[in-house]
Amino acid sequence: MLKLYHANHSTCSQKVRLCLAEKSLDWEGQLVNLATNEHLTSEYLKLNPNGVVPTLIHDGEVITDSGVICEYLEEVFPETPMLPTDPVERAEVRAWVRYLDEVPTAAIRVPSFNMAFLPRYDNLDDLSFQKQQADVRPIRKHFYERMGRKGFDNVEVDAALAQIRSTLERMEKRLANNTWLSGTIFGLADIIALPLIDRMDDLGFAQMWQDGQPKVTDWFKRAKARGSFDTTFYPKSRLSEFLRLSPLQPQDKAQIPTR
Ligand SMILES: N[C@@H](CCC(=O)N[C@@H](CS)C(=O)NCC(=O)O)C(=O)O
Repeated sequence: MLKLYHANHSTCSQKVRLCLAEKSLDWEGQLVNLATNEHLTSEYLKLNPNGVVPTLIHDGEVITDSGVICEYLEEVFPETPMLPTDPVERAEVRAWVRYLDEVPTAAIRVPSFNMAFLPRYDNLDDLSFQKQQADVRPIRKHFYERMGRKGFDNVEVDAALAQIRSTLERMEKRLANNTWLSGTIFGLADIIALPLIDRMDDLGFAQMWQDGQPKVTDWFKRAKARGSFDTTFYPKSRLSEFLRLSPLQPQDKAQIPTR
């Protein structure tokens, strides 16, 4: 039995849903409402002490972290492999997964929060934001502090976009000699990258690759044509489908009184 605690729009949840779909595995979903901080209740924190989604339960065992969950699924359900067979090629794909987790996954949170989630904090003053939104998060307190209730400043936005640009450049190079980021098969590196590119597309940034990265453009088109795509990105799983997106321009932080 596979049970996934997830959120429809969460890119990390989408990574696992993609992996489950590619492997044609049956699973039961338990939606976690991130807007009401359901992921920070003591009950959920017992499963995932980081207070983030997704979390997988398999035969009573708890597996956390989207990349780890995908690798776990690969080990336990090796049919329809998501990693190449050659050890060096496997290492290459794993290195891609680490890179995608460390660089663009973190970077994409900046435009996502600035454009979609800030209205959640409209009714909070600085002190309530600190107490109710920052202090309560086991691994994201400092991220929320940096963001503040008015959003990331220009420096943070520019840095995030630069990281996404360099990810796209790396992808373009990799795809010059490989059908997929994972080599000849659509695998873990593609699974981890796809929700990130889809999020950027949803936020209106497709021009970033459509202008100069034909291989990435084609990869995205081919990935979207796979059966796993619609299973993963079902209706209302994109931010633009249920939130009114704001322009990326960050608010002027100078107007926020200091605590
Ligand atoms: N490294 C973790 C990160 C998980 C993560 O950051 N999940 C986000 C949604 S994509 C979350 O739960 N955020 C909760 C929050 O911001 O408090 C993974 O890949 O599973």
